[in-house]
Amino acid sequence: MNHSKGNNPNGPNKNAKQQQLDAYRVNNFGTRMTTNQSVKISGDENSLKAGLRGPTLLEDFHLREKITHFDHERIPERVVHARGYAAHGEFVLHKCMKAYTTAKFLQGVGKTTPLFTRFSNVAGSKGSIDTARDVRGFAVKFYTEDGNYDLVGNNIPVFFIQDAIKFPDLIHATKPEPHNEIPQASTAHDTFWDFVANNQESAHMIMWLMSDRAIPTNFRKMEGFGVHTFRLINAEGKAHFVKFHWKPKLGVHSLVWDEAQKIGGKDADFQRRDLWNTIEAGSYPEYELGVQLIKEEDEFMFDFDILDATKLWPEEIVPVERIGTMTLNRNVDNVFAESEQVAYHPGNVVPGIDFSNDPLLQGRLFSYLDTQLLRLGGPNFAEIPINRPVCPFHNNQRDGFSRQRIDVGQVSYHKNSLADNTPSPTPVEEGGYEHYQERVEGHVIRAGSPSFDDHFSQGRLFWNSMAPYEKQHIIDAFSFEVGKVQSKSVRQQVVDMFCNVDSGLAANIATAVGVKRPECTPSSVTESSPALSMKDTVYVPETLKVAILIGDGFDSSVIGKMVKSLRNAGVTVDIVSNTIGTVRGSHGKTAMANQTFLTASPVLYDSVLAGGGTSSNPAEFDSNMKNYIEETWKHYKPIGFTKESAYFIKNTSVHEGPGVIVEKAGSDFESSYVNALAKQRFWERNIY
Ligand code: HDE
Repeated sequence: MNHSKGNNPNGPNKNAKQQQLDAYRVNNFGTRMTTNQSVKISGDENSLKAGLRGPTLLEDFHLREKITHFDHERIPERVVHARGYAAHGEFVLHKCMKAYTTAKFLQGVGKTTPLFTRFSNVAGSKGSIDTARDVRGFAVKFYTEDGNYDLVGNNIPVFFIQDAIKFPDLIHATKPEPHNEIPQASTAHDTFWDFVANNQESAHMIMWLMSDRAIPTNFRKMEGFGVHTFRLINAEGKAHFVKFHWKPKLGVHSLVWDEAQKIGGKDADFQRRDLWNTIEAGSYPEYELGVQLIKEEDEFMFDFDILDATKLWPEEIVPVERIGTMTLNRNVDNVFAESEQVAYHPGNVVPGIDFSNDPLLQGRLFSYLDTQLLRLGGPNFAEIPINRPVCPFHNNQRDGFSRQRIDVGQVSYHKNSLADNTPSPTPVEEGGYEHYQERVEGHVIRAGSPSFDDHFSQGRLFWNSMAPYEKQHIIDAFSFEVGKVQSKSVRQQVVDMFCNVDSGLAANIATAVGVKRPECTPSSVTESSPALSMKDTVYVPETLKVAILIGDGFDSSVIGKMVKSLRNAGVTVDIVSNTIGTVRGSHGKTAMANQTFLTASPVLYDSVLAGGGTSSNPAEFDSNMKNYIEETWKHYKPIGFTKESAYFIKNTSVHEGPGVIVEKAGSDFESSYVNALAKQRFWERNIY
């Protein structure tokens, strides 16, 4: 592996988690094949038979062991978030949080904590496409010296429902419909929208789901949110309510819908490949951890209930303070052993961090432990290497399926005298976990709080905060999704519901999906929250991917200079031509094509550069070039043209203008192109 920047995770200073995992790594290279009992195997291609053409014998222990193991290779996929991808990394604290929490990994500037982060899609099965319109899971397991802390969040700061009891209903409605198991990894179907219209607390989340946030470019360019309100508690026992954020260093960027759908076919693994490749290349993804804090006594100061997971805390009202950086710097050795067997649980907290009474969070505290029992086959999953804390753990829990450790001694109960009453509890003053002593009182009641009843104000706030092109994308997404709904009644219900967010939005959807434009009472919410828009995010060229399209006879000096400038700007370059291998350029120079027009696709790049030249079949070459250029144009991405390929501008729908960079005498072609790349999309472009 070539890790060119950041900490080298394979260097001499391996962190505690890596050292622990190393003990479990097995390299089979160069070894002799054995059974699981370590008996050397003399033949692995034929089963044991009575005669060369005779029946197979039951005594073939090698055959039986091999087939039996194979038969049991699968474990149940996650009920939700089945499709995911993970990487190892570290968290470095920049701001000491001692004033707020006793959690040790949040104390002491420079404190470094190993972690394991899994990104996921929610709706699709394990083998579904990466680029579906969906919420992304963003789950981080910190291996702290106080034990494991899991921040199991999403890339959208709010949720569909307010109470965990509705989660099975939400997921049943979202997953493929049970009678025909269609559609895979998509919310564009009747039951999902029927659920939405009949559970209107989903309105705010749906606005996010229909926005560009639900089609992130990759995992490196999306935000993460803890969603729920948690508590930080300091040494004096004083609590602050807290919401957690992850802010990607490369900014928040998304695909366009047409592109996302096409990528799904061209490369179902687009986002996992991106994460794997960038880590292998040493361009480690980085995210800053942010916190929003509210004093315990200010709980009721807001026009929303801070326990309601369908509400966010606008950053303009409660600022996000950035306190540390997560760097993902090592790919897994084995996806099953690590990414599949990792067991996150929002209930995995450490002293100094506690829950709130958010009824969605409270239900999650039950669900994750419960689901792991089935998925990982019993109660000993904490012993699986990826789930082990880096500090020792001791208690009187014993036995169960696949127990790994060998607890010695005769005592497995508390209290005892035979083992000097150990393992013994740790007093709170010495680091024992203490639950926050919140005062609670009330009647036993199965009902929601009226303070959770406003379902539309924040959806409206989100809408008000969008740039015009973001609003258009939301209208387009609704038109697509609701347009796929067969039931006219459901389509009408959805349109009527979103009247409560914006009358123009509702009218546009109504027209697109062929239902009545409802009479809407205009929303009284006029505020906006600029932080909700992706418009003012970070724009840098690092890690973008360019396809340079060339054929024989291309101008080697122009392309040579461009490749150098792009690499200097941290951009990855693929040379795409008719065939893989040598392409002959001017001045006797050559370039090596690593992709062909067939193996690559314009949707897999952030930009294409038409670099000139041709092939023995110029008509075919031109048609390939046109296809790449047109598609890139349509997705608002920058396009570069060398002088000799500028004639394509006239032969395609491209117009010179924003994001179309043409080599011209006296202009600095390379830096103009790199600057355009950094901008990534030119929404002002009229593509029709
Ligand atoms: Fe989850 N969720 N969830 N969830 N969730 C699971 O746990 C559940 C919710 C989230 O990469 C499951 O191990 C309930 C909110 C992530 O392994 C399951 C409720 C948020 C992941 C489960 C919620 C999440 C899961 C499935 C409503 C954002 C993937 C397999 C009360 C804050 C973690 C598993 C990974 C996974 C239950 C709602 C995030 C079934 C009951 C809100 C990122 O236990």
